[in-house]
Amino acid sequence: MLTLHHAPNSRAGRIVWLFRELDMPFELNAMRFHPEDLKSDAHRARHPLGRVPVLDDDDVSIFESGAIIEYVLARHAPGRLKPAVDSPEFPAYLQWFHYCEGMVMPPINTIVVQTLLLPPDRRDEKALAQAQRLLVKALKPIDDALEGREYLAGEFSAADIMLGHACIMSSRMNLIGDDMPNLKAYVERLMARPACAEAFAT
Ligand SMILES: N[C@@H](CCC(=O)N[C@@H](CS)C(=O)NCC(=O)O)C(=O)O
Repeated sequence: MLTLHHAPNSRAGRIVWLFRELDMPFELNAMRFHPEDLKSDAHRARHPLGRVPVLDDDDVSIFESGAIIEYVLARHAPGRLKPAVDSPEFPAYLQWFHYCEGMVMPPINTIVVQTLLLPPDRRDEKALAQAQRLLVKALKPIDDALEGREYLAGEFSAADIMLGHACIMSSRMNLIGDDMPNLKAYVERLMARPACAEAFAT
């Protein structure tokens, strides 16, 4: 049985989105985005830092959203949502899948800390502005790559779930300007997918 340990408005939405795209049943352990749930002994036993997502699959327990997605595709949905290794789209798939946590999420993390998590008296305007600039810079190559394309690596793939999720977060932070029309259209295209809309509502 697959159990997803989840909190709303988090990267755990990527895994809900994945399961919905694959039409795979799973159980949801719905926690609050609150230290009482995430830093509880029970959850720290699943993730040493008390973070989400975590996936349990019978006797397997795995964290890191990208690793969970690759695990689910390899063990439960081989050949789906991922170009074949010998496909010309495979390098782009790998690149954009990993660009998400490597380049886009670090400034998003800072923005979330500086706008939501820290109490107002501990927030740092300079750190916030710097992270916003860095995020806009990191988004521009995605806008360029989407010129004339619907998705990042040919057909809709798990790279669109990983990086698309971060693009939707960026859009909600109002950081996708009119100078990135391909990215704006991409975000709308993704949100029109029922699996995506459901993940963001979970
Ligand atoms: N690189 C990790 C990041 C996990 C992560 O930081 N998750 C956030 C939610 S998006 C979290 O659990 N934050 C709770 C906290 O920091 O206390 C992944 O992709 O799963």
